[in-house]
Amino acid sequence: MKLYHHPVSTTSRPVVLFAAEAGIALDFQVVDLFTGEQYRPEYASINPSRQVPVLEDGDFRLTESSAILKYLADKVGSPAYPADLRRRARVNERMDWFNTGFYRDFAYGFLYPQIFPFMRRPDDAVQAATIAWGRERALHWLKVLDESLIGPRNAYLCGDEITIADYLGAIMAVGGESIGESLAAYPNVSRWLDNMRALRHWAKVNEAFYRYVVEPNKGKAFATL
Ligand SMILES: N[C@@H](CCC(=O)N[C@@H](CS)C(=O)NCC(=O)O)C(=O)O
Repeated sequence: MKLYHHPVSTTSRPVVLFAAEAGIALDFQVVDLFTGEQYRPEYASINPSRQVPVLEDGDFRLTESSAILKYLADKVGSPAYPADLRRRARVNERMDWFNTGFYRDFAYGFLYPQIFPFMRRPDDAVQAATIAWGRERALHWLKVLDESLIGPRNAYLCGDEITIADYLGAIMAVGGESIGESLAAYPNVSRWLDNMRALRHWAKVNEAFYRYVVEPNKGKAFATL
């Protein structure tokens, strides 16, 4: 199987990390988002959405990080995507929660307009309002994550066993480090992230994120949570 990805991409890294941890062999092809390779016709014909990741398994092509994680987990019968109806539904629920709620506001509403020049709003007042809106929503999601989804007892998002929801969610949550936000104010989130950071392949898979996003932003002034 082949994975089109980028080592900094928040939606690629969960797939790369899960594959590494589960021992799934993938051929990796980097799509250089830094030079706009995703917009070239060759890649647009592979994914018209012009995004990574894309998985190819023979003549089957799959986009969307969440769908790819589920496909890979099912392909190898991973316990990280339980077969039991209700346990699986819980994993799906958590993944949708991150994808449609948390990520939208925390990353696209709060982090990205601050760290990516092309996502900065052209007008200062609009930029400030965008960040204020994203911040309020992000605070809400973080409280829910800390107190209700993880809570004081769980090691992972769905209980004591790691699931593919953890791979997706943890990479989204550590995105906060791009503006120096460690989420230390959220003890249950912090415990969960420490569990994820302890994974054997965590450091290597996230190396480029720290080198190209976290390090260059150190010392800059950002709106904080
Ligand atoms: N919903 C998609 C989102 C994919 C996505 O946002 N990919 C970003 C990288 S993190 C991308 O390829 N961006 C390039 C662009 O939009 O130009 C998924 O979960 O796979």
